[in-house]
Amino acid sequence: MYNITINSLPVSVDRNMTILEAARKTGIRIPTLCFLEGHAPLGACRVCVVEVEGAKTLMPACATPVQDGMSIKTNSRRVREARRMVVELLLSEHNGDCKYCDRGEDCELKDLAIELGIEDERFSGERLEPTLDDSTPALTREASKCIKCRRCVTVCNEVQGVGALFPQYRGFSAVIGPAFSRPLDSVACVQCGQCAAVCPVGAITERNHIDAVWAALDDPGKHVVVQTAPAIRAALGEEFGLEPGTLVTGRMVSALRAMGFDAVFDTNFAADLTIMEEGSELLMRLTRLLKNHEKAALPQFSSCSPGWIKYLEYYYPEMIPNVSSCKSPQQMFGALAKTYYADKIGKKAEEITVVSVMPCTAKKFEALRPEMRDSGVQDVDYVLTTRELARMIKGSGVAFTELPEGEMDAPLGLSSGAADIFANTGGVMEAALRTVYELVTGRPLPGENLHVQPLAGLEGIKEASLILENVKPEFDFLEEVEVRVAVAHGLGNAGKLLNRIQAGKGDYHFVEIMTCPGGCIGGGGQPRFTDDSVRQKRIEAIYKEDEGKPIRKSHENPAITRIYEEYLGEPLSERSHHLLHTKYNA
Ligand code: HC1
Repeated sequence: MYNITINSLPVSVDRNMTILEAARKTGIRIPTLCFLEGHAPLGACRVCVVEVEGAKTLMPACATPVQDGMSIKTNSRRVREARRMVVELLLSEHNGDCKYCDRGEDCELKDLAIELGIEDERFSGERLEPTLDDSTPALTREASKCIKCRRCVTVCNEVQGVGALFPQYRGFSAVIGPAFSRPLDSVACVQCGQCAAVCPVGAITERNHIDAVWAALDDPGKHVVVQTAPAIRAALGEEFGLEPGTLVTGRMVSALRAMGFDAVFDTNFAADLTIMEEGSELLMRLTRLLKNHEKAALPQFSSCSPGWIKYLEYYYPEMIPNVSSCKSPQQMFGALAKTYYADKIGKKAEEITVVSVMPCTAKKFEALRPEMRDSGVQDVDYVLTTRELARMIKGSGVAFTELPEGEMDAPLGLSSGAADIFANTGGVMEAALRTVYELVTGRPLPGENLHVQPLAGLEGIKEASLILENVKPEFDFLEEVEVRVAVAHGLGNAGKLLNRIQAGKGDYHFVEIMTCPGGCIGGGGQPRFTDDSVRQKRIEAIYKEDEGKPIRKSHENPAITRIYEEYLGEPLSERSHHLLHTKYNA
């Protein structure tokens, strides 16, 4: 340990800490616009400068290691003046059209300017002309707002391993963006929105569907239904000042009703259906291989996360046969809302508008895929991120935290705890194992509280195996088979796992991959700012929701039993294939 003083407070800190980390540990906030926890400091913004006794110049706290006996001042006059100058220079180049900016309420640059007492424009620098890149369905990029902090470059390259964004050119001409400043849709961007989640200003943000949703709600000729993704309920409250991990399922339902939706449903219903279909598909592939001794593409990959599907299409097209043919729960829901539910209420598909609330920006892109029109029209019409829903709730004047606990509508709002955990890394796999194990053996999944412990938590790649003992006679070919599974979250980890599989070092039967770190609870459309401690709290909330449910396995959801009896027949039936499955082209 080193003994140092920060603002005259004596503290003992680990020898390998930076000044920024030591200050945070001591409860002292040093502002920064470029630092991302867990990544090498960039030192790009220079906002975190501090005064170190004996040093001639101010030092960047993010990149300066502590030394024994160091005396640091984080808020001296000299520091405040330097920090103020840095922020004023950033503002002089920034297109600060705050009145119309999406980040009006939570812009880190604006907050810092207010904190530093900047009230007018001292320097008027040269500014880029506004040039909105709205070439993708999910994201928009406004280069004139970019402050070149490079957080987006870090997440796109180091976390996601995608590499769609780079710093280019020098001096005033420096820009951050796709190669040669081309539009985002001309490079291999998977539209995950992790860049938008870390952008401190409004330079990258989700494509706005708010006006379109209000227009649909105002149209008396439209029956407008909403589905809410599993991860929303553990994060939406943060937009209203509640602690990360506060469950707001019931208040969210009440808010959606108050906004005028005709029915409030749950993507979780379709997540349960996904388990029935994806679990049956896995058993079918295992039957082919182990019983019929035919070829089968194994491991089977999960297919619910659209950024992951796009990543596979761009980077590993030869592995597309491994991906489950199941559509994502969002898209299964859309197809059923415009067929099964439409029949029930006597409406045509085109009279129904399906709105999704998703933690994910890539869901906006997924809804527009040409494969996703099996109801005869576009199955999901609009996708709001968690942040957009919060803005709509605020705009509608609803006092969110005061709302009563509402209940989802039947039948597409009924779900099991297995569906809740889709939101967490490892959750789709655990949900699938709860059902597959019981279908094959007739007994519940062993393990405490139906959990598969090695698959939980934030480690990047996780593995587990399970022996199928005393199986039912119809599955005798699976007797004593060790089912091996793996889970990866964040596309950088996905790439490592795929390379391992291609090198013959990972002999798995089933693999879950989620695009975003932590799974959907860490999606690119979730409330800012998401770090690992926030992810962990959301994950705990989701497990709590699961454990509090009377039904915790997808195959025990009575609404699922009913839809098979009334409409679909059985998993993998012809109608299931038509509405719930799809095919991606290699
Ligand atoms: Fe997800 Fe999914 S869990 S992909 O992470 O399979 O976005 O929440 O809705 O579709 O159910 C996201 C979350 C979500 C789908 C489900």
